[in-house]
Amino acid sequence: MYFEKTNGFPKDFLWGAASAAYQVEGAWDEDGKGVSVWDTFVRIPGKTFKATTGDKAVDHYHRYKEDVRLMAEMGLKTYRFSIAWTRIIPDGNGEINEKGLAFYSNLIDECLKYGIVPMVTVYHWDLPQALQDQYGGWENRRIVDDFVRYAKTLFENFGDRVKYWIIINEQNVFTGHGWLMASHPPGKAGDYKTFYQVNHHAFMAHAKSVLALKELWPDAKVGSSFAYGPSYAVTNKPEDAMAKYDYDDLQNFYWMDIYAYGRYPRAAVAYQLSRGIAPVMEEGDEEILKEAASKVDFMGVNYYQTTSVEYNPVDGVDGMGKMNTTGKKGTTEISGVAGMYRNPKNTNLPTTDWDWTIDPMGLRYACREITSRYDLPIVISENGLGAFDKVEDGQIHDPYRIAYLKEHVKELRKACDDGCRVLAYCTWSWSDVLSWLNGYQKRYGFVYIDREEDENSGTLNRIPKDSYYWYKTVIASNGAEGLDD
Ligand code: BGP
Repeated sequence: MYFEKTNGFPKDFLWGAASAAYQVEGAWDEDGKGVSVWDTFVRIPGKTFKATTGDKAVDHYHRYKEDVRLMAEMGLKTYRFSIAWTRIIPDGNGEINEKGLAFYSNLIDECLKYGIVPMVTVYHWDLPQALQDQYGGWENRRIVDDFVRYAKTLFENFGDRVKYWIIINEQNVFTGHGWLMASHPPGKAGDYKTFYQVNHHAFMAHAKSVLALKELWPDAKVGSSFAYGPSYAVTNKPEDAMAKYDYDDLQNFYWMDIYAYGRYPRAAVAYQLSRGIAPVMEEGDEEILKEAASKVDFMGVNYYQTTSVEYNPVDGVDGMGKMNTTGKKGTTEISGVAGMYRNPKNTNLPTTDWDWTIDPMGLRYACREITSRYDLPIVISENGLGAFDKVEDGQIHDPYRIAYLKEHVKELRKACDDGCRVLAYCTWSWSDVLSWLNGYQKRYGFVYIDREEDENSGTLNRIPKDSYYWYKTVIASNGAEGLDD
């Protein structure tokens, strides 16, 4: 759409930034915390960049007061963070750990003290290892009840103060990496049958948690966050257009349709049945998924990039190509599903050093698609640029990050003008964090953390980057300033 002038951002727009427990907290074995599957996975040789771990991460566990103070000084409206299941219930389904509850209760209070809205992610991938050992974690339907008990514990303890809840972060990513690519726990490759089964369990955990939350706190706002990469057909050949449809049904709508409608896309189910990889569902599941969908308040979107799609012949590439985890441009390999689609590089757009396509308009496109298909409000729960940063005379000049965020915010404003109901924009990430597979050199934050891959490196001191001051201006003016070229 074209509008002569913008209406700007809504009045109580939540300008935010995000983090995740494993990537920032550290203190991996303190105060009764149990071991998570990530604590185990990072210790397998070759799994992470230079064997980096979140043992210490950026020490948010001990420095959260300093971090929240810096957020307040910036004027941040919301802080999205996740809770580590293993701090609350160390073995996943046994005793509650009071010290874990106390940590998050204090963090929430610290945010509220400065008027920062806490936006809490229940699950950002750090499953208790004990559940993996007891019954195979997400592969077993028993996970659903254990998950809901954990989620309810959070709702009961924090629901009086937390009004924004994201149940699951990027279910598509952790299951894809975990069961198709072997790059996240439990490290399995090409197991589509289990992949879809695991996803069904996660959908049920999401749905039952939504219902449990609404029963306790009807006024709470809830959704899950999907890693949404809108797709573009490479040409106007009908087979590329159809490949795009296949891609969307299997890679995008498969998740968002459940969150918003409580049903799987029919073409995806037809495909699964033809291959014998459809998930086993229990009686009543469909009703629960639908009921939860009717109570979801927003679609959570983690937006980083769009994907190009073209037809892939039956003898074409099949599987996920190698990822770039080193920051050496051009080392990503093409992925595809034989007989359906493949995802070549978009030659019209620049990329980051990790080969992620930079496409600000894709963010507007994502909002438009969600608005047209689901008519739901939207929380952008992640968006940001992973880059190498350099300290010069104690300062970090990151004009590339400012440029990236500025263009995305401008497109988001257009999405608002288009009628999309965008409630929040959280950048990834608040401070530099551990990037799961890319170590500490891939930096995303507004706040620089003095540390590198080596656990003993750096002071862990916090230094606001230029982008910190830029975002401060944007927030103070509710997006009226800081966006001009
Ligand atoms: C999302 C995750 C985040 C974060 C981000 C950046 O997939 O939800 O936890 O890590 O991507 O990804 P990466 O660290 O791989 O660059």
